[in-house]
Amino acid sequence: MTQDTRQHPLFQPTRIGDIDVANRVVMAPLTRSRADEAAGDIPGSPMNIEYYRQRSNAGLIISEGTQVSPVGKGYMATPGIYSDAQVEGWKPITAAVHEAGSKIVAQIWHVGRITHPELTGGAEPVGPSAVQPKMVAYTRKGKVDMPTPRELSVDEIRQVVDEYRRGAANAIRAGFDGVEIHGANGYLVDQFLRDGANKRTDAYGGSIENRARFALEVVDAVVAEIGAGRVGIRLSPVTPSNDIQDSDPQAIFGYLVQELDKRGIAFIHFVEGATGGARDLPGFDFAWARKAFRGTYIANNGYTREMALQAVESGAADAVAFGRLYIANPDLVQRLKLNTGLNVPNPQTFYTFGEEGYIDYPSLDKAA
Ligand code: 8OZ
Repeated sequence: MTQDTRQHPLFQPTRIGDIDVANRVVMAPLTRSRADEAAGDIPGSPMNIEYYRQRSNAGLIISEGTQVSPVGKGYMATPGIYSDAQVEGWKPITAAVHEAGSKIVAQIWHVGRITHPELTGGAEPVGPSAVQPKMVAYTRKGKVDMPTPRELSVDEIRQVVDEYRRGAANAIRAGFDGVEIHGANGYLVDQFLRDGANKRTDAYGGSIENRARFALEVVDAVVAEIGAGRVGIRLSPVTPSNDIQDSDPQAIFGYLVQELDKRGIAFIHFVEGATGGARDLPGFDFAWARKAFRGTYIANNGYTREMALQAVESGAADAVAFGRLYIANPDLVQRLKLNTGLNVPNPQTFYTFGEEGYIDYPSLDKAA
């Protein structure tokens, strides 16, 4: 039987929390290191606007990670969401996306221990505990080992929670439709969740409830600021990215998913497996999570067209996020509808500051 997939539910409008979207294809958050670093990590250059405008066929765009404070930055030239100049910088991007009929949420991000003073304006990296990640940072001075972070005090934790809240308020001011809290890939929220990085003995460490406290305080602060219907979170329960480990992912992420469900947030965006790698890692039951969480389940990690059609058709996911395919295929929705060939992303230009590999991938109309 041949099916005209242009009518497939993957391409039909739906609602993600309070956000009406034109289809169930999501552009995953993608660090591209093209903000104006010298000016203060400000987005909104003509090429930044063009990059997002080209990809505004996705029902929902999740922005590249955008740090909520200078010490929350872990890579060169990533944009922030804490200064007024950054808010102004984002405005033409969100306007261009809306003009093209898409929606966009800001991924609000704190890297915690995954950084180096070369990237934070000299500030010492912080984390739940003084556990050094076995990772190197890429700086303008080359590759350097990441140092042991300083353990955050309870007072400082309160301040960081407030930075996420302000980031969310700024995102709305900048014209975003909502936010995605970056709870994945071994950054600060994930560092609190997992026992490999969190060795605290106070209210933020030890038990499942204590390790989930920071994540839930961030969620609650952001929800109080902008409303649950505009808040999502990205989780990667089994990824080993950025030297993160946990002895029992099902226990901590199972509890977290149930608590998120109680709060009625718009979506959970799951990285199923090792981020950018194997999907079949043990340790967490994603099918269980799909049932336990009544909001929108956005699936991610190595999805092909066939997998995405199948996931939405079977109900395994409400929407599917594509990362690398969106780097190389600005018109991805059209290509998925028509089942055409796909451009192949070039990893050499993922983080190279310029227009090459950023706004020069051809669309079908140009490729013909
Ligand atoms: C790749 C390069 C830099 C950052 C993540 C924000 O892993 C990232 C990231 C990925 O979530």
